[in-house]
Amino acid sequence: MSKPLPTDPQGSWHWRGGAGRLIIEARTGTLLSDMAGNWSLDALEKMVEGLSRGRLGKALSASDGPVRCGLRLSNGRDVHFVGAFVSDNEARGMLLAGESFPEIDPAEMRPGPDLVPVYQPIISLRDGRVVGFEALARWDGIEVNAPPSRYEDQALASNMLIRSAETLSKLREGARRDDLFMHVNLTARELTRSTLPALIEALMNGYKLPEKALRMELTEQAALRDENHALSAAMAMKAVGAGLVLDDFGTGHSSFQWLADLPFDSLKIDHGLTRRLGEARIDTILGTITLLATRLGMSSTAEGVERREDAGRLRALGFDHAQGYAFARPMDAEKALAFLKG
Ligand code: G
Ligand code: MN
Repeated sequence: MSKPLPTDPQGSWHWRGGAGRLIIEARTGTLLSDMAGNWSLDALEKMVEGLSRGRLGKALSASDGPVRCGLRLSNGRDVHFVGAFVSDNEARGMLLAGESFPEIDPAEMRPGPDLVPVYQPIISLRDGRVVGFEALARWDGIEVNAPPSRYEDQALASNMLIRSAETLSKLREGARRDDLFMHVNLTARELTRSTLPALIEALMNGYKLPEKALRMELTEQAALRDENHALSAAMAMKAVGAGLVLDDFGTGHSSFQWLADLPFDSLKIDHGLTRRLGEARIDTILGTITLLATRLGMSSTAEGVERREDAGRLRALGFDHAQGYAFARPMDAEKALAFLKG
């Protein structure tokens, strides 16, 4: 891996290869605000120090995969373009500057005593095995997806991510299952203010986790808040090796537009649909969604499955995975390991 990513998001970038334009949005008053604009690569090169020239053009000359490029500007500042291609000829990502992610001291990042992650198994419908977990924040005995308001979003996301990565690493080792993955929920705010790409990279390196072992669950809420930023932040996470999961599909919080714009790895179908399994129209819709998932190269997970006997029907409709009380409730790390071994 190249040198650690800096943590400070300065804005976003959008490469339109067809037109040869790089659109940079940088917040005013930030270190790199003078990079904002709609650039040709030639024009941008004039701001770049000698040794760094040509690098960005090279990074953008691919037509798929991650884009990671560090440049020294002629004013002495370093900037990193981190992102990925969303389609042929079009890439998006974040502009990062500042300090590299510091050494992680898990003790310092622990959430408060009333807020701990719990892990709900995700089951393969092919053989009934646990394939991964979703980390959920449990607060005063109840699980929540969105963080409680008295906690700072960003701190919560970091905490959840650090704890979940630590747990994932223990589970993979303890159960000798190097195929296990962990889903972590991100709210719109966490995503758009994200220092997470650098953290994800540090955790993947620190715990020796392979690509897509950590998977970020996003809903369309993120896109509604600030679409450009949400897309850029998601692509930056993809560039460092995180998987992307579209959560709550079918509820009105996750739409086709968001699906069209982002190369998700996996789709989670909301319990609002899955609990009506067996109704003719619902089954047609579910079967069509799993077909869509397959055609877009995504796996599909049925959420909120409460009846064990639904497993066969879900499999017949093309679902890969299921999650819900029928299989297991969220549990702490110790129980998760026992569950895997049992
Ligand atoms: O949308 P998302 O996947 O983030 O939702 C996860 C939430 O659903 C958690 O709060 C979790 O506790 C809850 N949950 C998990 N399994 C079930 C289930 O089988 N039934 C119901 N009603 N809720 C569930
Ligand atoms: Mn979720």
